[in-house]
Amino acid sequence: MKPNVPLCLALLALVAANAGAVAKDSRAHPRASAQHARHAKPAPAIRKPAIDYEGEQVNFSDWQAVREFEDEMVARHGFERASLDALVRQMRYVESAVTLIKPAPPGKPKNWHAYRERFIEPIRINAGVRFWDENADTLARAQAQYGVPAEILVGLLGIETLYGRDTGRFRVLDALATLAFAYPEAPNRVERMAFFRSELENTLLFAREAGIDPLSLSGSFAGAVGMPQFMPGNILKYGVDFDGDGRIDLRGSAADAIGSVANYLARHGWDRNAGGPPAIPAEVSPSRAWESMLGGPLAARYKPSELAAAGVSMQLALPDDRLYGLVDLQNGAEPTEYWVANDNFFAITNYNRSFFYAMSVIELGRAVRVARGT
Ligand SMILES: [Ca+2]
Repeated sequence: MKPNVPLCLALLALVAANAGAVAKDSRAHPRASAQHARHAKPAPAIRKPAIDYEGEQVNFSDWQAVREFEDEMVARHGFERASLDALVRQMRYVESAVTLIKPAPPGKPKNWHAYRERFIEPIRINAGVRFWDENADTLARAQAQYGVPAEILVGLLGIETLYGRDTGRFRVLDALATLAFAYPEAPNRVERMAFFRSELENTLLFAREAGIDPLSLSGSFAGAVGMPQFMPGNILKYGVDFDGDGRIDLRGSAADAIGSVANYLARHGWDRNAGGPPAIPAEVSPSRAWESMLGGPLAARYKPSELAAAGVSMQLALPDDRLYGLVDLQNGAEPTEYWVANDNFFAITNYNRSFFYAMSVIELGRAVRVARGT
């Protein structure tokens, strides 16, 4: 689905020791770090990403909203106006980012089986086996430290980018500037523009802290970076230097990607003591009293006894002192599948707010484990 980018291109390098503190420090002391990240280590040689799209020179620097953004970066974070101006002059508007961010036109009904077939397939499973073999020690270490099983980490990195083969071909600054200042018409346009504007801010902050050229960062059409496709703000908040080389490098270091995903899930509700698989199959009664349990926040909110009272039955008995949620996986014209899921399933939906996504992570991880014979 996503276009390829050669892996030899720009590294995402961050100063690990400081990455988590960047955003917080910047807010607490808006001018403190000024132009020079005091703790930044020397950056590795970075090559500019090759871009194969025709970015449009729209003179972002003439746009009122862009000038206001620059003013804010100067006032809040002590960026130098002249260097910001120079950066903005190089940003390009990317029409394909606007096209890709638009919701798909209503077409075929949602179909879990079709989705599953796209992702749980031999190429991805075999790549997962190799990735697990090559990173077995790191995966075991992440599992021990964060409580997230290796198979979930393997499943997620496989679904996201096929283990780093498919990390995106956009310059992060181009994608984020385009979406921050030229988001297409949509009901939630204002919120989405604010989100991408804050991610543009985060990109400038972490590039400064890491001592790298922000133009060297490449990623998806939405500005997501590296093997786990972290948005820049999430790199600052949840990125981990898991190979201990002093930098967070989500493009070049499988260990950093593994540790960062494990940390993200642990910080979003993954519970190592949840017990059992993240989701188990369920049957629902024709009365549809359970229907109100679908929708609402993506969280485990019901006791097994409440699910049972609403007409949800499971083959396994679940402890009544824990909470679960009902998950529906639509299958086009075929019957919908129902599952009962625990906190760990919903932790994965924090990564990507989709039942299909969470289930594909779980199923790919399981398929890789089975293929490895472990
Ligand atoms: Ca590292």
